[in-house]
Amino acid sequence: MDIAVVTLFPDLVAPLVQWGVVGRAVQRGQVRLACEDPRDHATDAHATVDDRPYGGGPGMVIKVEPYATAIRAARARVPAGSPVVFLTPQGERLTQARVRQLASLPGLVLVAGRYEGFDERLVEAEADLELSVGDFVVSGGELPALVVIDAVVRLLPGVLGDDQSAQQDSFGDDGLLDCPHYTRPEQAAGRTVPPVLLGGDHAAIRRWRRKQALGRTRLRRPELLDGVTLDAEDRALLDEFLAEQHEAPALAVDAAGLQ
Ligand code: 9D3
Repeated sequence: MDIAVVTLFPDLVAPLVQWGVVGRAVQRGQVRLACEDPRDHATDAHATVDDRPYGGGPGMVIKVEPYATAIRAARARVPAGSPVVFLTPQGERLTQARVRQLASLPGLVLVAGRYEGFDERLVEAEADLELSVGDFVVSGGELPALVVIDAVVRLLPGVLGDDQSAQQDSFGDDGLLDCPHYTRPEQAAGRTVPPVLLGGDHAAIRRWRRKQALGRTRLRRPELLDGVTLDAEDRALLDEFLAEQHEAPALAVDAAGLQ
């Protein structure tokens, strides 16, 4: 896959993609990554990329021309049919379904902004898709672009090891939150490991994990269950889980006041 990132901070993007899963994919040639800096495409002496908003108000707005030229250069780096994706707070919320769709494409142009945002005409003329990574504010589109890159690249064939790909196939992708995990020692932090995990009854372990995943999803993210079809065993496991629930004490962080 070819990915081109249009950013005023290429130095912020480049080092992060040298590490971990994405770094290895780039090293192996499974992914090619390039940055295009709109400042290099500005035509005036000061290499201006932003200006004051029409209508007044605080902050600066990203000008059309330097980004439009940088996007054209970025398009030339990726195969035809690669969408131009703007990272904006107004975009569609990124989901794993969207990540899967993007991972099926030959390439991507990711456009990251700064300041108050883009001149809307740039978005109208150039964007095939606008994505947000969630309902919180970060200072620019670079970290969101890195989130998209990481999420997409780890789905590309051959990027994760066989082990992790198999995991993804068997229970990475069922729309539920994960079950709890434990490793050695058997006693840690004054707590023990759920006994079922210490025995060799693999059917019982599978049922316990499914029950925990269903239960935690219901308690923490009930809306996720709307997108999942539960069979009779699932419903029984969830009922069992809920019947075993006792009043949970408030989390200390919430008692301290989370606005
Ligand atoms: C006061 C209005 N703000 C909009 C919510 C101004 C503003 C804040 C942050 C304008 C741009 C930005 C920079 N953020 C992004 O470029 C961004 C973003 C985000 O802040 N949250 C979640 N996803 C994304 S994708 C790009």
